[in-house]
Amino acid sequence: MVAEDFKSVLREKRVFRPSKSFSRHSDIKSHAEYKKIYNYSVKNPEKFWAEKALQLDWFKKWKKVLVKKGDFYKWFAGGKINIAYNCLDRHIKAGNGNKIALIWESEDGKTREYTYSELLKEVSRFSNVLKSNGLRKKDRVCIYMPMIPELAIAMLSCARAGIIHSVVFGGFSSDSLRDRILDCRAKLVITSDGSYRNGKIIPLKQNADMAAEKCGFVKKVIVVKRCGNKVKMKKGRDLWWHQQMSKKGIKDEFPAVSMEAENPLFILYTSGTTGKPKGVLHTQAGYLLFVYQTFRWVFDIKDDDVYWCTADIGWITGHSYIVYGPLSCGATSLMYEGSPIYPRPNRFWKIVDRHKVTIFYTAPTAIRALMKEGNKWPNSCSLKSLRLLGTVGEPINPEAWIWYYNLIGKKRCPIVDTWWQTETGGILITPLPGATPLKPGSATFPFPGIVAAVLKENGKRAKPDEGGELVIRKPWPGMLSTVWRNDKRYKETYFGKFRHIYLAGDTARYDKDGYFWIMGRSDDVIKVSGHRIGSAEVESHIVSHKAVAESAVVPIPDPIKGQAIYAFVVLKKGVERNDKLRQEIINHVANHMGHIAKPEKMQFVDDLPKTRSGKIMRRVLKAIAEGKEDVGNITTLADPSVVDKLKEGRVK
Ligand code: 7RM
Repeated sequence: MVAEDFKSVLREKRVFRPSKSFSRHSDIKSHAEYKKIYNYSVKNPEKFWAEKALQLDWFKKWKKVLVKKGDFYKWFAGGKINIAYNCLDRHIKAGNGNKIALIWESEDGKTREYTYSELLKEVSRFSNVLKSNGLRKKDRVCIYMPMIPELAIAMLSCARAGIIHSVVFGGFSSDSLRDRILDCRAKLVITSDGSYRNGKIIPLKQNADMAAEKCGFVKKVIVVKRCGNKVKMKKGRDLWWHQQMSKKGIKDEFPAVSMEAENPLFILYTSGTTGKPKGVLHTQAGYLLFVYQTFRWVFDIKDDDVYWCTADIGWITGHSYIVYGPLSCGATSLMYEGSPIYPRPNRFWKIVDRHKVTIFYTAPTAIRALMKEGNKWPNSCSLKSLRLLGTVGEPINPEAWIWYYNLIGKKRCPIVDTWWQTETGGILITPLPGATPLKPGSATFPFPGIVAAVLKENGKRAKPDEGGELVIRKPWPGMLSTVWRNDKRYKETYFGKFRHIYLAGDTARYDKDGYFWIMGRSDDVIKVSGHRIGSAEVESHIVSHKAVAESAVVPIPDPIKGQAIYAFVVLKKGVERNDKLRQEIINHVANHMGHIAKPEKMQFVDDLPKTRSGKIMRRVLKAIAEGKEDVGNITTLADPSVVDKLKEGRVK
């Protein structure tokens, strides 16, 4: 699409309505019906959620739907349940044991499939392996794995046994893994010898070794043989997955542990404004209900659908919408191991055709990257199995939306632009595909039960198109229960700005028709390819380099990644500035945090713009990094003359 077309798309206020045949077969068939359900749900939230919760299989029914203590909420108090039981046994009991639960495609094109019965068997065996290695209810396990079925199996096995899992994205460095192991005190780490990406092997086990070495409380490391590359196995600590699974006494059955509704299920670390990543804690019942209900309605799931979410399970999207959401609904979920462009840029579309994928859920960054490769790639595939598309992770620019709609969905598939966060557990603002008239770039309306609003600094509701902080006014079942062992941080981060109201950390507006438009983060979080990176974290890694005195990083727009990182660096006295050092500092960050946190550009500066009280004015740095002439009001700067020098040295 050329620039002119793009402008016409923006000018054209077209609304895209679901086709009659799509609506007819959906659970929620019209916008009017949505509004009716929505109004009921927010007038009687506890009744609404309790009715939905009856669809799940409980070991013991709850006593109270919601118990509130300050800003902490307990859902389904007194109830007993197990999420893995609801994802597996429940469907087998209903006669669906032979339905395909997971389809896996490896980067080199191999396929493995598991029926619900087969998956239950693997999960139960691995729960037994965990138990035989001394793990007990509420212990923590870190999972550092590529996108292979054993990853999903490991998560479900933990859940079945009441063990808390913490999945660490395989693209993270050994330092990041170590920080997470330390924070949650994991007794056991599950990894693999390696991971394939673009045809190359990434040595995961080596990273896991470096991380575990410094953590004496890690008693065992279980290793899946994936690539067959050579790895060192530490005696007494390291065990092969396949040997453990086939060892004597490991049975195919493992009764799911009856868990209190509010018992922890998993910890997932995510970046915030300050300091180290937060361990977002989700619990068994509320999380399960929320991913179940959102998956059903947002993806309009039918018995014969083949659903594919391209996220990595190392992020919340994979937890909720590759594993727990689809499996709790008894759906067929596809999981792909490798790169979207390997061996060629039509890989995604080939997978869609090969497995007859009907629902496809991906991120704007992937859409933009594939769009750049040209139309011939999707046009060389049929894509006729598709009936619904989704996007998540960052705002989708209308240009990418239209391309996705026309070239992938062939103008036939609704697009659900789903807004949510690690903390929210599942989707909060989203179209319902058979009901909602779509506007490209808008996440449209809140899901039933969700009370979203846009507030101004003074806490008053913003007017249409005015913009402000996105907040959620009422609790919902999928919300985080706390920050792992840090209730204070939970309260300060999410309920510190407006009393008793959940602060999302995004700026947003709603238009005259009530559509929500998410504009981006309001805090110092940078979204690189849809992944959350805390600026404070990148800065502390830059500063940990011996040549660096001080640093500040800001986001710059990037046509593919959405945002990239621009770093301002003050070197120590007497250190010479050169390109070699610049590269060295950039690599230093990549080694310590992982590749996604790598600054795209780095500018050496004498001083950072600071207020008289010593606060770095990021707003000014952001304007400079973006190449703006006007950097706004600088009267509060201690030394306004730094601005011109910063402008001169800008890295283009
Ligand atoms: C699911 C996920 C959360 C942040 C969130 C937003 C941004 C996510 C959308 C979006 C605009 C969307 N979890 N975000 N989805 N912005 N439209 N549909 O991404 O914890 O990693 O990030 O992502 O800024 O606060 S996350």
